Amino acid sequence: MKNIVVLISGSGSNLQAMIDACQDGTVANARIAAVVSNKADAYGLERARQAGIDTVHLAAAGYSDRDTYDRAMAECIDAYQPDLVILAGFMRILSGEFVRHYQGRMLNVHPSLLPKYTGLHTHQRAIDAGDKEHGTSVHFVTEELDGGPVILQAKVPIFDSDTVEDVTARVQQQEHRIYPLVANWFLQGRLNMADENAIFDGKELPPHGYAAE
Ligand code: NHR
Ligand code: GAR
Repeated sequence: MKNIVVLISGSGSNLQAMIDACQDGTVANARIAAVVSNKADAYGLERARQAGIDTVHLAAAGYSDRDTYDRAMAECIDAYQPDLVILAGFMRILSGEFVRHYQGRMLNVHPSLLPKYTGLHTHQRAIDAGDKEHGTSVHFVTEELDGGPVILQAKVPIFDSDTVEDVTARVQQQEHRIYPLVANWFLQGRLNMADENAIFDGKELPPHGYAAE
């Protein structure tokens, strides 16, 4: 049975998709061993509790700096012996030391078609730019913020009448589909990271990941 640890800061709809996927076998032979959040009020913690999953809240206030916080978080995480660490709406930039400790077994889902729109407020930026196409990217986490090798993307249209909420919902529908798929690829040993490239079934993926078009 493989162990997954999920890091969240908010609602946890991607966490819920991962919980459901582990239960229905979409992510085979795996369990979410713990959910860790930097926010006490993250609804994802409630989702974890309802699923009988251990929860850890690590308040930034208790630590003098980012590195100290991250060391404490890694200590919590390692107690669960993770095969895979999943960032799912986790909003704190991670220190180089933390990333190096998990590099190659840590994934993130970012709400844009990377390398477009790294950072925050991606949906508003795409709407403001007049983009007709947007989407989401699952990538390995590296020290470069949102710069890790892309594994899989999903595209969605942006309509003229769209609000940020409309685009968020459309993007997240795709996230809930592709994130468990990629997690399963990794845990089944089909996906790995080598020299900052994503390797799927032994082949280096192109910059936009698998099934680029
Ligand atoms: N850390 C590293 N080193 N590399 C990545 O690729 C990371 C990461 C930490 C989080 C998620 C990322 C996203 O999907 C992620 C990827 C937060 C920020 C941010 O600016 C940016 C990108 C992401 C997450 N955070 C602010 C900070 O100072 C706080 C923002 C807030 O609290 O609202 O940490 O988008
Ligand atoms: C997701 O859409 C994810 O792409 C985005 O936050 C949402 C989390 O939703 N991630 C970021 O914005 C990270 N900066 P969730 O908490 O319902 O899974």
